[in-house]
Amino acid sequence: MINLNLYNKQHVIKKYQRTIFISDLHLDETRPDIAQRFSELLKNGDSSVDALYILGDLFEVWIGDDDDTPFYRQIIQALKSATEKGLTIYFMHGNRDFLIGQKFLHATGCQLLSDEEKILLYNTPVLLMHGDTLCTLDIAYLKARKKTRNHFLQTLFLLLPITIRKKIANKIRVKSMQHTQLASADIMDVTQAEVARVMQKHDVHYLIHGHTHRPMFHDFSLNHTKAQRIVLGAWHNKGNMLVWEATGKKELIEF
Ligand code: LP5
Ligand code: MN
Repeated sequence: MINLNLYNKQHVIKKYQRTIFISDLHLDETRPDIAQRFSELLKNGDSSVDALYILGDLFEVWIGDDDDTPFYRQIIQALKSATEKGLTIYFMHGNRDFLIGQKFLHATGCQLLSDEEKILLYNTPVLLMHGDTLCTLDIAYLKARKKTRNHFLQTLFLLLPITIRKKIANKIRVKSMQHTQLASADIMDVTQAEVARVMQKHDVHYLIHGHTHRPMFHDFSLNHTKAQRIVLGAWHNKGNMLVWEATGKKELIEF
């Protein structure tokens, strides 16, 4: 297959004719059951799917690749085993784990995607996002995002001792929980105008994202053509994934 440089990532060999998308697992050592479900998905994936896309918030919170705990080591090992066995895994930052960096990527073999990644999926152009930037009514969040995604502030943060970083992250989480409890559900959902804008910008009729935890297929019209936004679900009590087959069949599956 010739890479026309339109898409940064595309698989050359499509052996299994199906691709899996997941997001919002929020892996945390207090929920070993979710980590176990993820490990099982990785084990099965290496012999059945062309690629696994993780569209952000794999972890509940990530304060730097140097936060070395047995739990993180176990997840890194599971990812590493899967990529070594031949599973292609792509990772995109979410609003909880945007500090995942080169050390993690190198240790796991995952390939980092940009915040707006256009891929060619079985000949269909598809845009992938985490989804947070689509919620344009959530002004408080977007203001905070500017700070947390500032490269200089991130560098300063990463220079702090891990204990201090943990304390800051906890404070941000508390502030966030206060905000999300008070904010209306509408504010924390995507705005259709922003969905249309970003899809037009990338010239796609399919968008896959997570973040809002509202798994659903949304059909609409974009420039008088059928378009679809697919929202991935969070892994609260069950696993959630989108399976996209080469035939065009797409299914959101709880497991
Ligand atoms: O996560 P979720 O879905 O519950 O809520 C999000 C938005 N909240 C967040 C915050 C995250 O939950 C926690 C992030 C921890 C990061 C740790 C590393 C810190 C590194 C700092 C590097 C500089 O994303 C929430 C949205 C909701 O989604 C729905 O879309 O509403 O947004 C808010 O709650 C807005 C709050 O006001 C957040 C306040 C954060 C203040 C950040 C200041 C940063 C200053 C950094 C100084 C070092
Ligand atoms: Mn998120």
